[in-house]
Amino acid sequence: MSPTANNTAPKVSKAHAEILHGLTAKQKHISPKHFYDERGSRLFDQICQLPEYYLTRTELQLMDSYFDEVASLVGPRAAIIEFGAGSNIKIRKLLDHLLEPAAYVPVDISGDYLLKQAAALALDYPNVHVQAVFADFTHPFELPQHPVMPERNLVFFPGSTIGNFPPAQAQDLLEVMRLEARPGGALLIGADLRKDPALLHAAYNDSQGVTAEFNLNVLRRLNTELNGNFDLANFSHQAIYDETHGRIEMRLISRKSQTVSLAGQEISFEAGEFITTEYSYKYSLDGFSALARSAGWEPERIWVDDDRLFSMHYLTVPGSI
Ligand code: AVJ
Repeated sequence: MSPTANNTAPKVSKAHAEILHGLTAKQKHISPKHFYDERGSRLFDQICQLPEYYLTRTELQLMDSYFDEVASLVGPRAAIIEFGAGSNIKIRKLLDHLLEPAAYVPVDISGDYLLKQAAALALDYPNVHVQAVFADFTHPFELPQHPVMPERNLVFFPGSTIGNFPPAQAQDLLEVMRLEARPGGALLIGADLRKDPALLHAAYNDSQGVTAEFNLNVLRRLNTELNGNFDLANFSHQAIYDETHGRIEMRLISRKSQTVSLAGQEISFEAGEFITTEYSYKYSLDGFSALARSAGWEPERIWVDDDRLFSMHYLTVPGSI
């Protein structure tokens, strides 16, 4: 089955307008979704290998231990809808465990990676109907039809990417997921857990400086793609854990007073002023279940590693298929 795509890719200029808007706001900010150009994705892969960055490793362990159980909960002939075309290894693990998966639908705004990943999967899983959808998954989108009628939709959102969204937005996103899963559908989602702040701090301030490179890379990207002249040496990486909000906040701090030009606009920084580049919310098990309930999900099962670092949740949409 060859992968096809529907919907049209949103215009690049929309992302650019959004970035300029964020950098001219009182508190400067850039969405973490802009981290992932080719270099950024490679740096993120390196982060996942770091000794301090426990998230990926722990989630993969949970998958190896519990995907048999997930498969029996999901049942045969499911359509998997992945929000964001993420890690190849995770979706392959899932497909390898599920019973006769009917379809795989990766949904993302960036076309290249999405199509490449979909094409590779279609080759390796000839019985799975692979169809990429170009869409901003924070808004409802139309699902493709499949040759084999799936018995249920399973939304897949690993990696604790949900942590990038502040609670109100996370609730909205979980509602979109519920709409796409439809009554009788399910959600398999990873959520990073609250823990000793020292462990969190280390995970986002690694000793090799890869996270700093990853953070600064967004400025490099603005230079090439938005005709900017950021001098990366004039900004420094910071990641702090804010216990009140239960979130890591990543920042790029201006080392001095400076003016940068970007897409023909001047952007001024005071010394010490910063751009917020990412929130990474951490949850308690109850906190995450309550959030999901508020979006109409029924929590069914939670898996956690022995060190209680990371959680994987299985939830369903009330009603029948
Ligand atoms: C991909 C959003 C889960 O929040 O830990 C890693 C991204 N940022 N190191 C996270 C990230 C800095 C990551 N997520």
